Amino acid sequence: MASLPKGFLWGGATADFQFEGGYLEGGKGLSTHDFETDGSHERSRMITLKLKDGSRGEVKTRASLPEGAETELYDDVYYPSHKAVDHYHRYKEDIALMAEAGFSVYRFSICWSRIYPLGIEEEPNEEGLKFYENILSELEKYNIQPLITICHDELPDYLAKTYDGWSSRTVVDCYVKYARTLLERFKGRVKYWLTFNELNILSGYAQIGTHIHDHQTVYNAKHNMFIASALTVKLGHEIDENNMFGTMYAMSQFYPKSSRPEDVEASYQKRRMNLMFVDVMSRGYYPNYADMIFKEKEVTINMLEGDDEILRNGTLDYISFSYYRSMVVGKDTVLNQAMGFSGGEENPYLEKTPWGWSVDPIGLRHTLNEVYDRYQKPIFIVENGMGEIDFLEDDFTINDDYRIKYFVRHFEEMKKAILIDKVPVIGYTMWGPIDLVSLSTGEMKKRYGIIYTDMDDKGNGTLNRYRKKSFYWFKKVTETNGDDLSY
Ligand code: BGP
Repeated sequence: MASLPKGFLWGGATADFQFEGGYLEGGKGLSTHDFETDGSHERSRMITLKLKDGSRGEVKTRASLPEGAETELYDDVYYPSHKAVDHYHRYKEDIALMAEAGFSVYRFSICWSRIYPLGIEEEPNEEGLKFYENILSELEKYNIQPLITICHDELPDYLAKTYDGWSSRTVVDCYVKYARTLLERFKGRVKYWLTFNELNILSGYAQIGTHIHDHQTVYNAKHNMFIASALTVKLGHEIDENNMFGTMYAMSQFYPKSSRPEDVEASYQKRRMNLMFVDVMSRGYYPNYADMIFKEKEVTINMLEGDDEILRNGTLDYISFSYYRSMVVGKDTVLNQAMGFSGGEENPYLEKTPWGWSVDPIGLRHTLNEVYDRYQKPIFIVENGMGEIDFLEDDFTINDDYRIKYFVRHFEEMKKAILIDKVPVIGYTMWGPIDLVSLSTGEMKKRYGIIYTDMDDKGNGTLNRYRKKSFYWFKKVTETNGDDLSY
């Protein structure tokens, strides 16, 4: 097979609240994720609360908050975001390791409450901006391009508490002010931006800041996020015409349970529910079938005068997605994606990770083609990888052959999509190149990295970083621009 285009970007992706820690350092305000407990495969993560009567309470991360309840921190609870894996203090060492692995791009998210601690301030927090400027300087030292997620599944807790998060247009204004600060401050140093992460599947207080989680609230919040994104894209192009904007979508694939037309139709409808988000933001208007979805879910979007125009004028430059797995759906399938389970029906043709996520490299090729067919815009794969249990041997090696195999098979299919099908792909960033806290379960043992972080599920450990076997293999991949996948 021919080689990938010169300049194809290879790297990794992280999110601030899973990676940074330093949750009250440098003037940072509380973020919605700071109230989330750890969890596991069997036990949901919880948000800790003070109930209306002043007593202690908690809710599952995707549930509605009891009336009158407010987020509250308790001394006897372990909150993984507070320390995460301490990238806040170790960013130099971490970026040096990324450079050694041959990264040409690093995707990271800015923590909104580091820049605007409450979200409503007139002026940004200088110390927060400085922290990210330091990261940019480190990246420049090694010639690594930044790819910035402006908002990765979180917001300053004050905005959630006070305005009901993304229910409110005030939060749209706060977001645009925040985005403007980044765009102006980092002008010329950043080309690729993502306005949001996995916008299509966000839900729960920690992710969108709304207290209620019914369809009406969630879809309306998403509409406000569409508006915030479109305004930011327009603004970002005005500030610097070289800026390129995407939004990241969870694009794990759906397959029908059988060839029964009802099953095929059910899986197609499920897929369209995801694609609808991309349709709006890439084409600049709600697609024809949105009306049907909203009627079925009894949702009325609070479309204000001028919103149509805002959406039309702020369409995305490229499409980016996370791809981890595929799911099987039939007419009667109820999807349960809580606690990191993949949900859906069994697929007898695919292996699974210990967390039940199917391993489906061909699904990646299929998804790349599907997305390009539909939008005809360049694609950035910004998350992919295998959450596995790794063992640190006595000699500090980690033999993660399963992860290497996962990558080999996905890279082979990605190469087919690029070289045979001619899908233009800008780059690939694996999820969590340095082990970090799992989003869905809050665990550490669900590891994605090519670099091991010595820390357990309760935050104990030296936090030292160790190169895994996959690190050396990936280094060879980047050195040969994907030509040599052998191991
Ligand atoms: C995506 C998120 C990431 C990340 C990843 C892996 O949904 O964008 O933040 O964590 O999935 O998921 P998990 O950590 O639950 O294994």
